[in-house]
Amino acid sequence: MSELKRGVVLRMDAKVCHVEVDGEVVLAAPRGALFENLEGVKNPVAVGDHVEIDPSGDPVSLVNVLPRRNQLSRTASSHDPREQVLAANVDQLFVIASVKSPKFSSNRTDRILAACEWHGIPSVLVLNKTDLAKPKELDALRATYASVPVEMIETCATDGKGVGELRERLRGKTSILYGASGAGKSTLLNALQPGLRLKVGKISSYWEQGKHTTTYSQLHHLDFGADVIDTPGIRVFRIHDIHRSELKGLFPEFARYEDRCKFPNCTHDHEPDCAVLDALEEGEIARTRYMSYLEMLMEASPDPIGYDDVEEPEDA
Ligand SMILES: Nc1nc2c(ncn2[C@@H]2O[C@H](COP(=O)(O)OP(=O)(O)OP(=O)(O)O)[C@@H](O)[C@H]2O)c(=O)[nH]1
Ligand SMILES: [Mg+2]
Ligand SMILES: [Zn+2]
Repeated sequence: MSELKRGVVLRMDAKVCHVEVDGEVVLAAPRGALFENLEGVKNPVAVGDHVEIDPSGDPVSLVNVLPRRNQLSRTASSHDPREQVLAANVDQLFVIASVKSPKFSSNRTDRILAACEWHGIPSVLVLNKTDLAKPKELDALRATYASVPVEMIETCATDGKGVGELRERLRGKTSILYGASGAGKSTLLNALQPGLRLKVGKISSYWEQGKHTTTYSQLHHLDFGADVIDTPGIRVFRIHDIHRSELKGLFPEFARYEDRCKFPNCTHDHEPDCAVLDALEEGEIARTRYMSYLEMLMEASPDPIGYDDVEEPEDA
């Protein structure tokens, strides 16, 4: 083996990785050993990974994946329970959601925001296609996400509104754009950097959904000094391998109330004297957020035995 070289993965295809080494893109095939002992992980390499390649081989081989600073993962699919690593070593994630066409999905948005909390990745919500929204719809979404709170940027990728603000927020960092197909991730990138010419798709007029135009994740170096990963649109997002009791910590607005729940291990679902349920009734916690939480709670793995062995407080 000749001297190994270090690089960054810009894109993953089925069998080869596009690795940037000394400013050049090299195609490298991950060596077989990387696929051994994966322990439930689907892909050993992801966009953003720092890797070592052996340039002497034909094909060039990707030999090692260096330790990650962080990663974003999910359960691969409803048929595949393995962990799929979507990106590695990112500073922040932008959830790209359209207000309309496709219509805003609280469920999808909240799942991605929760995943960012889970992986310790700072998140920003980008509300795109504001040109298609009624003022009332925008106000409702503003109120919901201010109550979390989540930072929000409102954009219209087609007329450039909010794109300057997004550019400032991206500058100097490595970011991932993530969300539904057709929300406008690639259009926003084209607006951020005219000349990038990423392929954008039409929205199916019947289904009001995107057509999965972007088919692979790719890290782009933008001229104003930002690294941004464009990703294929997603349908569902499931956090991989999370227990029921770990979920509530991913909804920051619950934390303000849960000290006042009667049971210290309250799941804010069915328990009596739940302060989170009270806050929901008072309208202090957004109903759409709570519904997202409940749906994720139903899917989460049961807690390990022993978790519930907390003494119940005696009734007064
Ligand atoms: N009216 C309006 N249309 C927009 C806006 N942003 C994007 N679009 C349109 O939405 C469609 C889908 O945009 P894309 O950029 O391909 O969406 P994407 O999120 O990259 O979709 P995938 O690659 O399939 O995940 C295109 O027809 C865009 O012109 C916007 O702010 N307003
Ligand atoms: Mg796209
Ligand atoms: Zn509670």
